[in-house]
Amino acid sequence: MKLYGSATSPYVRKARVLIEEKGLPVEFVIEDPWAENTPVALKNPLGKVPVLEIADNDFIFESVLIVHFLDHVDGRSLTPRDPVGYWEAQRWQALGNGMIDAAIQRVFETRRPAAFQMPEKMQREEARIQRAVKLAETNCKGNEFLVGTRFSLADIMMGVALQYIDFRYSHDWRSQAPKLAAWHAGVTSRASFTKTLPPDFTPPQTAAVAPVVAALALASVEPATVAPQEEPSA
Ligand SMILES: N[C@@H](CCC(=O)N[C@@H](CS)C(=O)NCC(=O)O)C(=O)O
Repeated sequence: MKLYGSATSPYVRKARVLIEEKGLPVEFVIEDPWAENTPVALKNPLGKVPVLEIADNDFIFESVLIVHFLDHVDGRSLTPRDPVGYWEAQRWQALGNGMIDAAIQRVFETRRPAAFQMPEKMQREEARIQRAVKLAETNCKGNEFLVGTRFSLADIMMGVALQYIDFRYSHDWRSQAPKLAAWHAGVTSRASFTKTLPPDFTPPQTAAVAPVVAALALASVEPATVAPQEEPSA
């Protein structure tokens, strides 16, 4: 199988993180849908990436469908099986996908010639992202993973969405969302995330703070199980 896409697209990255997590034999082929004479439209009439080639000249497009396909292709799904976990994960994925859509729309707006930019459009997308972060913080339980005790598609979608926001709409969402920030620092330190970072992007240095925040969250539930933490060094 081959996955076609650009190295910066968060839609493509969702699939790439999943491929890395599962060690699937999928070759990543860089194809820029914006380039002149791009061959993307020959694979996907909508002219967008990601595109997954599942057999010679047989293509799947739309990232949600591609992720669904890759999740089930090897019988080792990263979707929780219990009904409560299943729907929790679906809801996280809907939130993550919507955050990516909003961040992308905002990026497009910033790239229009200054005279044609609409500040109200930009603010509308930013407001979507802020509300989404707020909901995510409310629903985040302060655990290692968003759903249950296993890494799931929920972690991929939300991890990629928030890291895309760091990449293209860099702002301090962490101070408003400490549980989410702690979870995000943990999940994005996985090899699947570090190996698929956009080129020339250095994520904010949050790792030193994350364990302390996580421990504080845990301490409020089970104080006896938490060892004293050292202050992060300056
Ligand atoms: N709904 C699509 C969106 C994909 C998408 O918009 N991809 C962008 C790259 S980030 C693209 O290929 N844009 C090319 C274009 O709009 O012409 C999906 O989830 O796969």
